[in-house]
Amino acid sequence: VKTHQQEVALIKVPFGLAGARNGAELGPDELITAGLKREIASLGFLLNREVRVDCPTQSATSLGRKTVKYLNEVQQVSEYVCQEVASALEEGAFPVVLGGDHSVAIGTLAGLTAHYSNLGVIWFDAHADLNTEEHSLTGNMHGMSVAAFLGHSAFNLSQIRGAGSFVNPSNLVYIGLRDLDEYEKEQIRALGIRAFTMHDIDRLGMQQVIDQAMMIAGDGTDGIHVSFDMDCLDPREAPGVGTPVPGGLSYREAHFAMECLATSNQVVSMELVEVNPLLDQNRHTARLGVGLIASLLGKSIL
Ligand code: NNH
Ligand code: MN
Ligand code: MN
Ligand code: MN
Repeated sequence: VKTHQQEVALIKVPFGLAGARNGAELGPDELITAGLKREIASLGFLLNREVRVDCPTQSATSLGRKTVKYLNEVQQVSEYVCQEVASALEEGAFPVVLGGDHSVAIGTLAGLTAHYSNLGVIWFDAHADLNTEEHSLTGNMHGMSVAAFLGHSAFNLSQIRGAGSFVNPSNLVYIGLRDLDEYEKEQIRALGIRAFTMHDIDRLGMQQVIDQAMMIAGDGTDGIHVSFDMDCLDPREAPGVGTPVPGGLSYREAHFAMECLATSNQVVSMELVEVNPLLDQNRHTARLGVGLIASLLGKSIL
């Protein structure tokens, strides 16, 4: 976290239409109830603003047989999120975006690229979210966010008012991958995107992974954005997600990653997405999410 940023802007995005199941739209309120603002305050940050983006909860038009679901809704939410992130950055605040499903990242990246011409991204996820409209097997736009900020999908940053330029794939790093579609595998190889799969984390350990990730995402960039999909965690740690995949990050691996990023002085923003209270047990996943945000903001054990 950049040390001159003493203020946090909380941007709540209760949008879940682009996910696989209902419930992600309840994520922002669940994270607040789990104590997020208390944690932020106790770390010494001022709350620059707390905004709730106005999100559609159901489609105005019937889905029919569309291959891409809720495109208009995602576009609208992306523009709102873009404006909120950009204006938080103008005031020098550190944006913390709370999803919602992972399609909210399209708006986050739109706002960030408006401010930073050369942005690095570390994408924590079981999935690559690299599908385009024609390659997606589900039509769910939470699986297309990365393609949108790289400029590969038809719906991409250039369609969002106020967005900056695409992220360079050489400054994108994945951590936690373990469930990829064929097209996504091809794309990762073809573009040479640095991907630390669960296999790589097992082999190298999180310390090596995070050191290399910071080198790649920080190389020649003016800041690193951390996009954190809660399904990167093992479902035993984080059951409350729409698309759980076995074999994910442990509690300590995830916290250790955030703790290392906190000391880097390179992280300029964070988002945490896909908390689904309907599938959670005793608010476990939301509480873990709050703890991980606190670790990224510099909370230390001692
Ligand atoms: N790859 C699948 C799709 O395109 C799954 C994406 N699901 C996610 N992504 N939860 O993080 O629909
Ligand atoms: Mn995701
Ligand atoms: Mn995911
Ligand atoms: Mn999946």
